Amino acid sequence: MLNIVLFGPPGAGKGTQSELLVKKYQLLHLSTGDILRGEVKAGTALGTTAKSLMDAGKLVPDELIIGMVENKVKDNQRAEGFIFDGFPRTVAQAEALDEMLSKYQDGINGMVSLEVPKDELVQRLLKRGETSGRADDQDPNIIEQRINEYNDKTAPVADYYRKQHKFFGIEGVGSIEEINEKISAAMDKMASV
Ligand code: B4P
Repeated sequence: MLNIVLFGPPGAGKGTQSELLVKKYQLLHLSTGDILRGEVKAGTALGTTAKSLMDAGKLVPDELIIGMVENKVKDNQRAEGFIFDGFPRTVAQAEALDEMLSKYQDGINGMVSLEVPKDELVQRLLKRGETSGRADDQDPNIIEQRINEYNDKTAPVADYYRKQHKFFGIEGVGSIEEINEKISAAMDKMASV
């Protein structure tokens, strides 16, 4: 199994890179943002709770996210491994992920963190907002809130993996292909340990 956490602020390229990596490495893409948007679309109770928080640029409560991810991991035990995209976003989520994988004698091989300056993040998200229909990509104040939420609650997750010597920082500015090459090199290194 090869289990990777793809990490970075909103707009860093996590979703974009995950799509390429799952094909290349035959892994399962588990994006909590995509799952939540699916729940919103389906009009479930979870989706209703999540929508107002997502539209405001706030994180959805840990207990809802952890339960949701646990179900996906349980349902896909035959996968070759996972790319966790947008998860974990808090230290509590990172601890819960280790606990759930340990039930299957498994764990995280490494975290790849995409590093992108704030101005570039804002530009990318506003550009996506022109076509995505996502309320959280259209308003500069909401984007600012998402970046603040990242700095306050999510950035500390990097230290969680750094302490375990599983952290790989990657420059996330450049062409999508160039960045993909750098991530692939980090993943190949993780797979060979
Ligand atoms: P996500 O769906 O994870 O939102 P995101 O961070 O905006 O996506 P991503 O980072 O994948 O987008 P990408 O850079 O690829 O979460 C949305 C919301 O859901 C959160 O705010 C929160 O409310 C909730 N949520 C999700 N997970 C949660 C959790 N675990 N706990 C609590 N709440 C949670 O793409 C951005 C744009 O950049 C694209 O248009 C892309 O084309 C462009 N781009 C990508 N790479 C580029 C490059 N190299 N150069 C130029 N442009 C590039």
